[in-house]
Amino acid sequence: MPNLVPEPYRIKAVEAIRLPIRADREAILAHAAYNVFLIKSEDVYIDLLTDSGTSAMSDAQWAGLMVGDEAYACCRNYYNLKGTISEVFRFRYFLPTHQGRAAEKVLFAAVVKPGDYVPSNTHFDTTHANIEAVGGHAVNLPLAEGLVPTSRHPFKGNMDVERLQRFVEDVGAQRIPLAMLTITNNSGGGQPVSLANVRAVKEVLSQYGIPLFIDACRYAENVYFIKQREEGYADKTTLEIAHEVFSYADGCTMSAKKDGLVNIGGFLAMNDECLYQRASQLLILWEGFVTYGGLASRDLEAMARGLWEALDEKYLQHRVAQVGYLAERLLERGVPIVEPPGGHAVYLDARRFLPHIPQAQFPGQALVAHVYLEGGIRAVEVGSVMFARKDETTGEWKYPELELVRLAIPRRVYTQSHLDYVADVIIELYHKREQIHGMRCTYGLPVLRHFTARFEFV
Ligand code: P61
Repeated sequence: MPNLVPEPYRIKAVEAIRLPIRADREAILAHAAYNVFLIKSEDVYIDLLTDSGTSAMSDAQWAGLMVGDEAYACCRNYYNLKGTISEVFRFRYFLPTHQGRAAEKVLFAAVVKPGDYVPSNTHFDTTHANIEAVGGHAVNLPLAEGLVPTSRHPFKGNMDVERLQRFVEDVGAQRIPLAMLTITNNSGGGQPVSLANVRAVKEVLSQYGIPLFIDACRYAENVYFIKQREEGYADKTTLEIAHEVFSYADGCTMSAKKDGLVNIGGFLAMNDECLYQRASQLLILWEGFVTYGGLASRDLEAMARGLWEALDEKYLQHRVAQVGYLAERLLERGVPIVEPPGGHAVYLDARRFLPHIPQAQFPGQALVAHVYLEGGIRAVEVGSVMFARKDETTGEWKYPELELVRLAIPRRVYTQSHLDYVADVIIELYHKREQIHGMRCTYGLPVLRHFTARFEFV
């Protein structure tokens, strides 16, 4: 049973949480225009909005903050981080950034021209938006199984390699400055990518001289899945597997707010010296000098230490088991989720949870609203609010294939009894699902609208 893995840590500091009463939750949600991004964190009981920047740091990381050398240039913590990154990822160059999207912005501004294409297994929304912001087209080529929530394929995050080959032939390599792999595949349910797939993607790209960049936010969790599920890797260490994964890549973007176990931080890494020089220019313009990139030196130190901790097998074993435990509790009561569960979150399948609500009425968002009303739990919609796009010529909306609600588990923050509470709330809601109505969006910006959109029930 996955629930038999105790936390490989003990708790040294605690933070009080409070569940507002039902009437207050109703008022709070209405005040936030039914968008949980607009709810004050103090009004949330269990916060599963994201696993990004929400980790509990270790005693070693907190101690690391005290050895932050806050010099403007060439602080010692930069060199510590540089050492870690070269030992784990083995790229020749790296630039610290304040978070993942800053690494994306610098990378795409340096290499993507208007009209270019950037294929991926699935781009996350910030990646998609940053490619489009410089006039490029973000293209998703996921494996067909990745779009079937009930398919138990062990590596549903994989890219469809045949589609990639056809795509490159159709579009022409000169219009593809790079391709990406998001590991694990967040928008597709936190599903892992196999090493065989990384290798196969690299083989196709090599024929055309197209570089491969990995969106590495959750690479350590992905590595753990490779160790567990892919033949030939059970006896390798997580570090050895990470080496092999990144050996096929020309660089990576990293939001260290996930598998760097920090509250803020990220980086861009690459082997190409010319790209490093161009990216350095942009980093200095937008983020800061190349040895701090928008972070305090103490943050660099916390990242240098967190990156190692996230590769610890005992930590990863517990992490993946914790997510698996919540998934199992929901599955045994028939709650529809993306199977098998990914590494950082359980994704409810809103289409099957609320089959009576059409996608145009945001079933995922309606479910998010009710998860808060029912139990003070904050989840996030990963569906039509986040990914539907309006066709500028026809004015019609194109809806994504998956309509999901993500229950993201912050790292080292919640215990099994918190997860039992979450499971009980969701199961209770599932019994009452017919009472849930659809929503309409009353306000939404064209880019990344989910952060600020407003809704009402229809
Ligand atoms: C998340 F609602 N993820 O999953 P940054 N790549 C990938 C990510 O998952 C990711 C980034 C790049 C978040 C935070 C988040 O609309 C949203 O450090 C695979 O957040 O810049 C971030 O890394 C970007 C939540 C981001 C959102 C955007 O919860």
